[in-house]
Amino acid sequence: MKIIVTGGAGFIGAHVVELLLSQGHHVANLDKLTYSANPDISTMFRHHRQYSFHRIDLLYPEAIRSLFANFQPDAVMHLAAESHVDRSIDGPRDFIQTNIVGTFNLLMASLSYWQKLPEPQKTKFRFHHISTDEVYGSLGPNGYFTETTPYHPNSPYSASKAGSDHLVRAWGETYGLPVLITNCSNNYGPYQFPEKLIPLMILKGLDEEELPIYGDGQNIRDWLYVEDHARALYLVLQHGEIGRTYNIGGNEEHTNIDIVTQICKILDRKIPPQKTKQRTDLIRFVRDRPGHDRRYAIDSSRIKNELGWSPSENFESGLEKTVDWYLEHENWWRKILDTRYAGERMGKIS
Ligand code: NAD
Ligand code: TDX
Repeated sequence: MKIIVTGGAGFIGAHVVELLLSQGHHVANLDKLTYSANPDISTMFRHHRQYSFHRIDLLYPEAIRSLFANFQPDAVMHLAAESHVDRSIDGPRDFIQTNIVGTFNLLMASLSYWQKLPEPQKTKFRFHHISTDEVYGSLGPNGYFTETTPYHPNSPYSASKAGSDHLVRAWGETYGLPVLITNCSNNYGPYQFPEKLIPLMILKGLDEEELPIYGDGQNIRDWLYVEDHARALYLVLQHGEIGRTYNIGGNEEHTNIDIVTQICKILDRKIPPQKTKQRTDLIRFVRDRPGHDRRYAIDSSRIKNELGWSPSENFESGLEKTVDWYLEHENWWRKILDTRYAGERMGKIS
């Protein structure tokens, strides 16, 4: 297949590109290269003859249309987005622009391309929109998000992703564009930008800096190793039912304080701390994130029962692997800390 992956320079996108190339597909990576793009992306896939990179901003419809005309894709996997909740609190404009207007531009380019496709390519074409469980809002202590849970986004980020999900669904219903939507829980693993909880705590812990935990640290997320997410996306692309939504989760609920404590213990074991007895002494409870969702938990039965997916990594081994990856790739994250983001708090509202 020939697949346009948007956001293929991002954290999850790079894992998706890697998987698709390993399965013999042709990939056109459409990415603007914002602050969160992987600094190694220009060299990562350069040996693959079936890979091409296209520096395109989703806000430029003409550039998107010409990629479609030249590449003639069989499918689009849409991951490009502004993805960080704290940044969406400080500056929601980019989230509305990229996540909503950008998705609209991509839908319009896909639609006009798809409408002119001959059969059987037209029937086989897929537009796969990659979204988040955050569109469902916050759970109490019990229950899970299912595909029929009403949308209730609480942050500018999740509201913008909810908007994009609605657009995609509507383009399927109204114009017949063959769409698929997936909503996934929190990902972690190699190449995650160090503004997100797990890599931020690994790098701060390594440097023995204070470890800021928002509120009381009892907020719960459902964690999924990024390669398991990539496999789920590939399965949905191949076998998902048109117009259907699939929730994807790791069935690994952990409080933030538990995660940071685990990271501290792994680091202490590998590199004994110099400034304190144990890294958990560096934990600080700080002012909560505004609109902070209390708990996310995904019911993945649909993708498990209908498509036979299940995660293969458990959280304990996945976290250990992730810590090892950051310890072994200082060149990668040092570039980011030195030039793009040094670990400061965002999204407080002063
Ligand atoms: P990321 O921030 O690491 O990567 C986003 C990529 O999109 C970057 O390479 C960036 O350059 C690109 N991009 C941003 N604006 C663009 C624009 N206007 N035009 C073209 N490219 C642009 O994000 P991620 O964590 O890899 O998330 C990927 C997708 O998965 C997002 O849609 C996100 O909402 C969704 N998602 C993420 C998670 C998670 O835990 N990270 C969980 C569920 C869903
Ligand atoms: O310094 C921190 N301290 C802290 O306590 C940071 C950065 C986060 N947190 C908390 C907030 C959340 O409860 O940790 C939890 C995880 O935070 P993030 O890594 O910012 O992720 P989250 O807000 O849950 O959103 C993530 O998962 C869903 C991704 O960023 C989204 O793109 C995805 O859709």
